[in-house]
Amino acid sequence: MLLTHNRLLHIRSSKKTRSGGGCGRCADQPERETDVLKRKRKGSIPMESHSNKLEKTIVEKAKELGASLVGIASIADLKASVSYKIYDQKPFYEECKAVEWDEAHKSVLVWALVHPASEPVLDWWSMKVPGFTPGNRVMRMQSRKLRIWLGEELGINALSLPYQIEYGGAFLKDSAHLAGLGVIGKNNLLVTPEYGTRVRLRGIFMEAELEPTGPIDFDPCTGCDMPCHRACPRGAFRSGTFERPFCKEENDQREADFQILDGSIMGIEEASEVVKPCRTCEFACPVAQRN
Ligand code: B12
Ligand code: SF4
Ligand code: SF4
Repeated sequence: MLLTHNRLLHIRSSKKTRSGGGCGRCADQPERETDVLKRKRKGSIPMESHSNKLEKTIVEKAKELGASLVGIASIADLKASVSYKIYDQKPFYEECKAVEWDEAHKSVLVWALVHPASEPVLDWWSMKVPGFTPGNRVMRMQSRKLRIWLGEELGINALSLPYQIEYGGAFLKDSAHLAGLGVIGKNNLLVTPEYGTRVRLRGIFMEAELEPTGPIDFDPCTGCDMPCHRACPRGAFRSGTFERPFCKEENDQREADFQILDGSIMGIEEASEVVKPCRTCEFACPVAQRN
């Protein structure tokens, strides 16, 4: 989450390739197919979709690996999204000149892992946790397994996406919206019918041209009196829409207020500095929070 923005962005390297590259020091890098997989996929299962069977097989596999929600979007549609246009024309970071994705990738597999309020640790950040948060540690493993499975079983060349856009990552909220996982709410976050906003996202680019699984007809914000906007401790929605600098102020402060926590809390051996990112606008959203 912001974890990587606030801290990892400070240590990112300028090295980058067209399909993501990756920061030399960042543990959450894109993964590539091996040469063995490259050879395997040649002449194996055809890469186009047949009556959505392939899509269903992929979605089922992701669920089997623990994804809470899963879907597929087309990269052409993602390139037409609001986020792509904004970011491509005006990237947030100077060294990022535009969005850089490999033209060979045609579809994005995007999935969510529920991060309930009852398990706050999933979203806490530590440099010593692989993937930086316990939640992303799980998703990183799911991503790796899925990428290997796509290559070995379906012959689909795939790339596990890095978290950050400037390393070749995708706009995960837009991807999830297009794939039918939910919609982007007035809190600027993905709101899903099943878990509201309390999910984290991850994606894989695939070379196969697959049928999108979304979007869905879901409109939680119309008629809502926007507790998400009122709850923000920094007034990040004062203009009526999300304003990133105010949110960043809050999260920079939280980073400065890190705590040293025992390793057992974060699922690691040793104690570490732990940052608890802000989730106030997320928790304020009432969607799917009746229980
Ligand atoms: C950079 C970043 C941040 C930065 C800046 C956020 C920003 N929006 O500018 C900071 C540190 C401030 C931040 C804060 C948070 N983040 Co953050 N962040 C990201 C990251 C890496 C990239 C986002 C980005 O730059 N997008 C590009 C810009 C142009 O888009 P955008 O401003 O986010 O929003 C656009 C869309 O909403 C679009 N849009 C608006 N309406 C509509 C409607 C439709 C139909 C469509 C298609 C699009 C659309 O227009 C907006 C552009 O103006 C993503 C991970 C990823 N790779 O996607 C996570 C991510 C978005 N963050 C996430 C979270 C949870 C948070 C926080 C709650 C903190 C936390 N606990 O982790 C806060 C929430 C702030 C908020 N209310 O938006 C989650 C969101 C999960 C969800 N349910 O949506 C993500 C996906 C990470 C993850 N692992 O799951 N984040
Ligand atoms: S409530 Fe927290 S996470 Fe949401 S916009 Fe405000 S500062 Fe950012
Ligand atoms: S609190 Fe209401 S307005 Fe805000 S995201 Fe949730 S449903 Fe939409």
